[in-house]
Amino acid sequence: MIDLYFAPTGNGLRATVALEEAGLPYQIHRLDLYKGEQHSPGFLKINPAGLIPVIVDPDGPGGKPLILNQSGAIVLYCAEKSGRFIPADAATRALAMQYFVQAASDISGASMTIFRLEVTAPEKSTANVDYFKKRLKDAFLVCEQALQGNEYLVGELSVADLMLYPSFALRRSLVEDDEAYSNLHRWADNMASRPSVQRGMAYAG
Ligand SMILES: N[C@@H](CCC(=O)N[C@@H](CS)C(=O)NCC(=O)O)C(=O)O
Repeated sequence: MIDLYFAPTGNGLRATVALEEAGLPYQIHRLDLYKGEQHSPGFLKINPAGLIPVIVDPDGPGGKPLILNQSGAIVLYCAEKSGRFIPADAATRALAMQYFVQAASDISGASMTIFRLEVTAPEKSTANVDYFKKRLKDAFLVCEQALQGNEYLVGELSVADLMLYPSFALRRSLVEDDEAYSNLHRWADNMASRPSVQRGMAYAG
């Protein structure tokens, strides 16, 4: 049984969605980030960076325990462990990694910056928030184009979709009712209809 150290953020939900889609048994340990539980000595032993998500797999590679943080590493680990979501075709796999890294870097970066500027930064600035919202919407437009005529980002369900979906779902209101993002909305509705995604996202509340 995998232990998941979790809070209901985009990064945390990437882990629950990936674990559910991969069909790997896990139990959740919730941390209250507002109470600073990520800085407790017990948790810092598991992740010295004091960040969720983290998984502890007692049955890691070679049968040895594995402690793993970074949402992207967790998504890839679940995919590899289940033997799914990593395209067999080399070109398709390369493109899946491109969209995976875009979600991990450009999209997560802009989304996290919006959160920091709106909630935790000492000085508030509407202009800076708007700037990062525009950057995030531009990154979503790249996905929109990839989804033109495609059910999933690279045609088949891959780690790229598992990485993008929780981030998009939490920021969907930015592009709600916007026709320019119609492929992305269709894709998100399709993702949201998957029972495994529903189970993973149910931890959002
Ligand atoms: N790049 C990391 C980011 C992890 C991260 O920033 N986690 C946030 C929640 S989404 C966190 O634990 N924040 C607690 C803090 O900043 O004290 C990932 O993808 O997992």
